[in-house]
Amino acid sequence: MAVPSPFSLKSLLAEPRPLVMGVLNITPDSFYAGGRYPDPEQALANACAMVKAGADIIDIGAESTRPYGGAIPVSADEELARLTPVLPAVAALGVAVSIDTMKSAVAEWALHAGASIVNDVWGLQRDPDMARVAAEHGAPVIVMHNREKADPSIDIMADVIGFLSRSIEIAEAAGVARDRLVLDPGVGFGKTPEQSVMVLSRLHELKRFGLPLLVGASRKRFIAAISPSEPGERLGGSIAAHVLAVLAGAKFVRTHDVAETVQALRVAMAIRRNA
Ligand code: HH2
Repeated sequence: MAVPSPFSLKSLLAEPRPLVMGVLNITPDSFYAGGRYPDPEQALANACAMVKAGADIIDIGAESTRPYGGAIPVSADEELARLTPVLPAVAALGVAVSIDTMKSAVAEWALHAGASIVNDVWGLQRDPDMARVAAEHGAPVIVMHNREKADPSIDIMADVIGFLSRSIEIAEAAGVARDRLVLDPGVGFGKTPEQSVMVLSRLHELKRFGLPLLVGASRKRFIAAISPSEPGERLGGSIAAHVLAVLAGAKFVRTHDVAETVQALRVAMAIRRNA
């Protein structure tokens, strides 16, 4: 039976501060080893810690999207087997839950099991049923820009803007109201490290859509291109990118490091208020 979610995008957006999405990867192979929680008990403990640290949303993923290649595709059955002991228990903590999946069947199950937001790293352009499922549940959708392969020769901002425009059209045609969409430039996905820096530095150009923006820069490879480091050594770069993203107009940041990010954003916002 469907569990009605108490969270709406409108109520989240009413918060007069940046919102922090904590990443909960219940996978054995996510690109950041420190963010892998394949054991359900540890996953739930990490979700509790992120909520305590100030997470507004917990983003649960049961298949690595592997922005940098080498993904091991996971069947819908395997994704559901991973999610079943975790997602309903996280939703029961009383925090908003998003489901990070590329499969409409998984999104549909998750929306019945307590998730209230769909996070689609293919912006409704991979699984043709994703938009319908979101529309039927009245669920908000995070639509992210993606490409099969990075192409250093393209104008990446034009590509992002064209892609997100298509995602908005697909959403609206399926009955997902425009005000249920959140746009994400997809840092690290189908982009060279330089293009990831470019979309971050030109984030303000996405304000033209008049929709809330989300940025997920956490521990991604573009940081290493600027300051050589392994994923476990990229906290400083992640925080710098997220603070600047918020100053450029992002409403949400997606992070593996909730406590540190919440603190950084609180300090940045307090300084800005006094400026
Ligand atoms: N990044 C990742 C996964 N999902 N969703 C959105 N909306 N935006 C992002 O930038 C984003 C995302 C990749 O990070 P992670 O989940 O840590 O890695 P993996 O996919 O390898 O599990």
